[in-house]
Amino acid sequence: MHIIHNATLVTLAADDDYGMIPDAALVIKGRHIEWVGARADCPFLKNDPDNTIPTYDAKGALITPALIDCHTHIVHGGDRAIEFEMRLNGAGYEELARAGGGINSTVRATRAASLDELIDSALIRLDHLIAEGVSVVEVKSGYGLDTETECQMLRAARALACQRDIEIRTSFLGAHALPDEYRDRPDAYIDSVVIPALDKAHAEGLVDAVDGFCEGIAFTPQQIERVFMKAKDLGLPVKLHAEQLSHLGGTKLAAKYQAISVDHLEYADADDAKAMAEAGSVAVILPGAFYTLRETKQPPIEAFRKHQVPMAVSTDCNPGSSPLTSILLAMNMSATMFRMTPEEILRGVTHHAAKALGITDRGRLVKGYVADLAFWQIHHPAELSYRIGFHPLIRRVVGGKL
Ligand code: DI6
Ligand code: FE
Repeated sequence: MHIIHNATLVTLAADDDYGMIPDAALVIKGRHIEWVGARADCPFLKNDPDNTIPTYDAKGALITPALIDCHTHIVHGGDRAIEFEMRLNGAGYEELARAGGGINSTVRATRAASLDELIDSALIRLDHLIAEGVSVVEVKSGYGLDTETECQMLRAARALACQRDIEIRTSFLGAHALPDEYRDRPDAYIDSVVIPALDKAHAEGLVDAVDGFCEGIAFTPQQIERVFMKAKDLGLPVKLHAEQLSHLGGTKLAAKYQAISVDHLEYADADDAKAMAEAGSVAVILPGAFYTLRETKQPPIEAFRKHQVPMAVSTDCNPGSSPLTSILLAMNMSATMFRMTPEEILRGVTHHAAKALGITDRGRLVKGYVADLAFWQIHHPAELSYRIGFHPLIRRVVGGKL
């Protein structure tokens, strides 16, 4: 057991305020939070006059739940910086595609990488997230687009948790894009690659959830539904990249399958928000992709509020549309570009992000939850969304380990 004291806690215990406790104490027992409250009321301090329980002086830090990045593609080969430069020099999208650019260039780089190379390059990105107080990261496949490489990406994702104090959740994203060898044959790709690859990855214990990209440049709702039916057979929860660039109806499909989250959602409407509320799906807001693609259509934040759809915020870290490894910057962007409030955003990177991953015991500072904490050198939690390029993390506690 440990007692942390001399801290301001931001518990997020209730749904309608930060739940701040000044001059607080927090008691950790094993991996979990045992007690939270004002230091003066702490029974463990009162009943321990000889100081047998180790205490930790937080020196006035503000402590929030550790952050959760619930939508990333941090495992992949290569990068697309050269393509970025070519586009800014006037190269057109088609020209780049003919020169082998776009998602398929990342697919080639990922297929060519060894397991160790995938792990090592992902660790660099992961370390940036950890340095900003993140304790849980979701990682998707989707740059293999063949059975072996999809599984290899997920093995690399799982391996990250052996190298760092981090909880990794994996999502199988075989239906992310159409590989060159299946050009113009998306249904054959779903049947011959996505479904068998999901079977194999699941049999290896590599899959926590099943994702897809429902979009004009990717897959139709009908094609995604075949993947979701397979997920359902396997007892796996689903989530979906939907209404990112156009309105295709992916959100309603996801809601029909009780998706744990629907992500992007720039082109979603109030009806979609209502369907998500009824299904209990979290709306994952991804400002990095909005910014990088210079999108102008905003996700329907007001409709999510009105229908009480929980909103999460994430980096969407990927080499194409969101080369972003800062969850704090994603938080700032959500405030400035989407007018989300700092309190909504903090929930979005803590307990709502947990919910988007089907996790029920992280993201709040309450008894019984996993003791994942972030200590910050700030006075008010709004500072986390307010500042730009400021990294006030003092330390992280993951799974109660002080
Ligand atoms: N949505 C996106 O914006 C990315 N994937 C997705 O499903 C694009 C990924 C890439 O360009 O590599
Ligand atoms: Fe994504």
